Amino acid sequence: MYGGGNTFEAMKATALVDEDPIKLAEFEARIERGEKIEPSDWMPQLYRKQLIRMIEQHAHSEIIGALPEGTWITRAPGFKRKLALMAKVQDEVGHAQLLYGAAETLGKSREDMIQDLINGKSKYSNIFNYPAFTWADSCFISWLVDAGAIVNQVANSKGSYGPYCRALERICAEESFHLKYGHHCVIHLATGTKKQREMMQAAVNRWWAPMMHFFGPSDKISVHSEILMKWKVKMASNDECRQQFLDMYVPKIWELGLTIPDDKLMKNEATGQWEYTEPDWDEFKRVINGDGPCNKERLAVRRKAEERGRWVREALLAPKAKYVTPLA
Ligand code: BYC
Repeated sequence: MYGGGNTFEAMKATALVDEDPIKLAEFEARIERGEKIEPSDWMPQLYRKQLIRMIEQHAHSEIIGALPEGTWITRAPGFKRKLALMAKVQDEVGHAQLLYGAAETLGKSREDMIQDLINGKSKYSNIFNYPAFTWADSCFISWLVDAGAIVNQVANSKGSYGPYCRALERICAEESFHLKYGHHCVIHLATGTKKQREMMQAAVNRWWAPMMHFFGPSDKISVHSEILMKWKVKMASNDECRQQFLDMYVPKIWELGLTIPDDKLMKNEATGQWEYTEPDWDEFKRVINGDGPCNKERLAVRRKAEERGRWVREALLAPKAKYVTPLA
């Protein structure tokens, strides 16, 4: 439905039929025992393809995710905030490097991944296709988008593919600093002047729908969850992550006197589950397929960075210039 659909179902059926059944059974038994799969181990082609797809999208999300916050570095209110934001943005780009490295262990080159990003062939997180109009938007990202990312990443760091899990562990450690920084920024605005509180509330209103989309389509319509959870790449479903996020952060948002733009949002005490208005999955689909408010702008910036950096890559890859001593 979102790009995989029936094609993915067909691919899954064919891919698994083509695998050696004994090797496949051994592989699945290893996963069942909680062992890590390493790059030189045997793995089904579909596991490799799925991991490349997911890790690559994650890496792209980190690199594109640096853009909306990055535009606030020059306008951050005060020197301390500027330093902290600069360090955060730098960390996000570093996360992309760790993730590209993990995806490369599966056989796709970094150059191919970057090309697929700038040509619009690969996806990246929906949420970074929205504009950060105000400083409060940047604070929302630092606190709540990072919070959502941590929920997803802490779960998946216990997954089956060694290089991805190790990258996620390191990323989560850094994200926890981002979360504290972002929370501090939001507290400052939410407990500040009337104008600051209104600015923070407007940011929550703007970002809530993309935030609900961030965890992926509901389990009923998710394309890849079944196989990814079977092979322990995803350790929690999209809905489970969304629920955990709501459980951890809605009370904290309310505590600050902020409201959430969803009349149906409430915790059902009998089931322990949060109830909410079903997110608009058509809007989600449009945004992840290239038609969000900032998709074109984000890719244009990335394309420009690629072009401007070409001479550096070429210089680094050029064969060493021969050193000739003046006396020779
Ligand atoms: N945005 O079958 P489903 C950060 C796509 S960065 C866009 O449920 P899956 C940060 C999905 O790819 C951290 N596309 O997929 C950085 C698939 O399309 P294709 C971001 C989405 O893989 C800087 C289709 O929809 N975190 O936090 O089982 C500054 C069907 O979905 C999205 C990650 O990347 C989406 N939100 O589950 C601040 C986590 N959701 O490929 C902060 C790693 C779904 O068939 N990724 N799609 O064309 C994952 O955990 C999983 O890939 C997802 C989706 C949960 C996102």
